[in-house]
Amino acid sequence: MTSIPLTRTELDVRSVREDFPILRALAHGKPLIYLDNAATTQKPQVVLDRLVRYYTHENANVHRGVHLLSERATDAYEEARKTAARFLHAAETQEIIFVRGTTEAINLVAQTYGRVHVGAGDEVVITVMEHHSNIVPWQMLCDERGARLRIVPMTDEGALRIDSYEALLGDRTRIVAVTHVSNALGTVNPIRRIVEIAHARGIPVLVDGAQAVAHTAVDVQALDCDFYTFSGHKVFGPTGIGVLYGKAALLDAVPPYQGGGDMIRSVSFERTLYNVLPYKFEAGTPNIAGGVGLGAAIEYVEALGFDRIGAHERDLLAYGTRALEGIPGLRLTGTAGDKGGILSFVLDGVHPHDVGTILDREGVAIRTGHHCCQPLMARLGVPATSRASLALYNTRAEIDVLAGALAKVREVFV
Ligand code: C6P
Repeated sequence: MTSIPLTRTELDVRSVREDFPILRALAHGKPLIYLDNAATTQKPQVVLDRLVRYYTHENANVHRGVHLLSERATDAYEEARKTAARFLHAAETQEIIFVRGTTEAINLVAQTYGRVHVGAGDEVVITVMEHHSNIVPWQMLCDERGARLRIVPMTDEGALRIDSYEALLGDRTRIVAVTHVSNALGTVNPIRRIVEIAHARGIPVLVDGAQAVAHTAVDVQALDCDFYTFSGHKVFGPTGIGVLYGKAALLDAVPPYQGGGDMIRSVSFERTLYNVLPYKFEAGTPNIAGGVGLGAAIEYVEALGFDRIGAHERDLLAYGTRALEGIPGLRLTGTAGDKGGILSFVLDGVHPHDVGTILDREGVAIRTGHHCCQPLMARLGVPATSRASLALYNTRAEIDVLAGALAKVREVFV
């Protein structure tokens, strides 16, 4: 059989899969089908190699030593920061703060910008589809300050009610915090519009990009958002490293988050002068290897190109949606018009935990539960869902196996 050559805009998925050694693994004797990419993504060989190279040839502490290795480590780490700045289209490299992940990034903003700007009687606006990481830090801040959370509702399909959002904003709104892509529904929110509406009232916007950056190009200047956060491990990088982007003027104007080494210019027992951005927010020895590995992961996706990645994932989502909709008793949760590669569903008469367990025996890895979105589950009227989440290395054949395994689940339980 002659194979049809790929066009320039098509992702060569076969070759992409070769890049990920773990995808050759078996799970319970069956080929691993990894559909839990919203929880974390697998790592390509280039990222693994970069970590080994770092620890083999460059390992030292950064910004401290004058010796060769310290210079190498500092260069590698700062190069990764430049890569992250390019990735998000930040205006300046100093607007990239390395953190442990999205959760830490949001806590950082709540505890710095939030503490300065949110007072008694003020309001923080979030949405009903937020991950706990974009709820609890704001709730803690509101409790501390005597402020209150306002929640943007959504339609039954899982689209934000932009009319209600607009109506919620008022004189007391101090910040809006919203997810770019919902981890439990797949909804892609209209961030540009959300920012425009908030900025018209002088309100800054934080965007949780945890579920966006592996799937779509992000341009923080075009979005004009004030803060943007993501986790390295969700974009094929290591765990324990992530990025907070913040507009320099906003970050400059608020005090640091944590105190310690590297975030200072000078210390005496009487007084400490803080370092400049981004170091002011990076107390202590950072996750240097993680940063360097994240740089390699970003270069990997950039080389594949988001036009190709996006087209492939849209095809998979459409294919998967058709396949799952054909299963009797299965209901998709999250059917908004603009949707990323998340197939969240409930199967009549079967607990999601049982779905996940049976699928696991077939080699298929999905996530079941509330996906750290308990308020969203309450809105949907379900305690939990099953969720298959797609990434660039998944294939239509894997979706066929998922659909076949779900049909088996139905046979066992119904
Ligand atoms: N969602 C999921 O299975 P951390 O844990 O800090 O890397 O990311 C937190 C986070 C924040 N926002 C969104 C939209 C997310 O999806 C996540 C992580 C994973 O859906 C693990 S709970």
